[in-house]
Amino acid sequence: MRSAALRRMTTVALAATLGLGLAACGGGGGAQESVSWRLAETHPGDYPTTQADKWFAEELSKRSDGRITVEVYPDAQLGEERDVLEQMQLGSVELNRTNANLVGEFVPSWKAYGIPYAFEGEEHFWNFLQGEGGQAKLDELSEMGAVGLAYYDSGARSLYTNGKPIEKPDDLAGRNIRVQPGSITAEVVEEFGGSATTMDFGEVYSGIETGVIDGAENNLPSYVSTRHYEVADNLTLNEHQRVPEVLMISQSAMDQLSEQDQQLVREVAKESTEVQRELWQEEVAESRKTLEDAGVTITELDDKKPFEDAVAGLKERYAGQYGEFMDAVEAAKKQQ
Ligand code: GTR
Repeated sequence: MRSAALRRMTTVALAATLGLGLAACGGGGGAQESVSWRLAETHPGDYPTTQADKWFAEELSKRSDGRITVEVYPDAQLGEERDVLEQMQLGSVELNRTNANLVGEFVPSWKAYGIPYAFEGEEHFWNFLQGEGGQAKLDELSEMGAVGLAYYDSGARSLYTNGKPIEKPDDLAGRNIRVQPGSITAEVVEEFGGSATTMDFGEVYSGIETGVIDGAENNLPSYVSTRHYEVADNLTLNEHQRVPEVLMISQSAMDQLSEQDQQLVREVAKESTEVQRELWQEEVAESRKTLEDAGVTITELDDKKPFEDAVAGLKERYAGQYGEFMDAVEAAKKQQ
């Protein structure tokens, strides 16, 4: 299924390549003749973000006639996400696919992406990301010396634990939930009534297994690909956040290219969003099936209101702090 989607996207892209290739030959930039970059990815090779990274790398090489080479390093080979963000600032990693929640530590206004229940659903979320609001956030990445290239889907984040299933916020009392570094999710978990521990993604499985934490929160594909469901087999679809994935490049890497090649990088990255979103849909469905087959208890909530109410105060506080973000979020609702 996955490869069919990729094939389709590659054919579409091929048509664009022919036109662009010609343009590239005609123009000429005063920048470096060729560059070779590294792209850091925390997920395994077959995860939708990684496949989109690879598509981006291949297309970029093709359309630049080999002037731009990108090697994708999956499985956190270049380090955990937070470390990679630091490495980018130091100039040792050029490209990075990361989750928006992690960026908050480097560009504080990105903490806004962690505001719980900010988006009504997938359509609203993508209206925002692909509109002026989403672009304005990408532009803010210049504060950390990076250029935001594209968003990828990451669905909604939900709670999972071992022991007793979570049916209402109160059930989190006395439970310790892992959250991503740099995010406001710790506060979300605490408002629900639990306690929160910040931990790198790669530590979560053993953290749950050894009882340091009782669970975590994530989307279905991550819950499955990390096999966290083996050690925390209760999933509650409370969907407290929709936090995008972002593909970024360091400004210093971008500066090595001619104007024309910079444009090419931007274009190919934007197209890779479509590749990733299609793969994402398939992955969510497959993950759901894997969880059902594994006998995981999936708690669907007819009404998420108790969870929404528990974080209403927090949401209001952050909405005050990030007013511009919330205005753009509101505006994206009207376009639905
Ligand atoms: C995933 C995301 C990863 C990572 C992870 C986490 O949804 O794709 O990049 O941030 O969550 O919880 O650490």
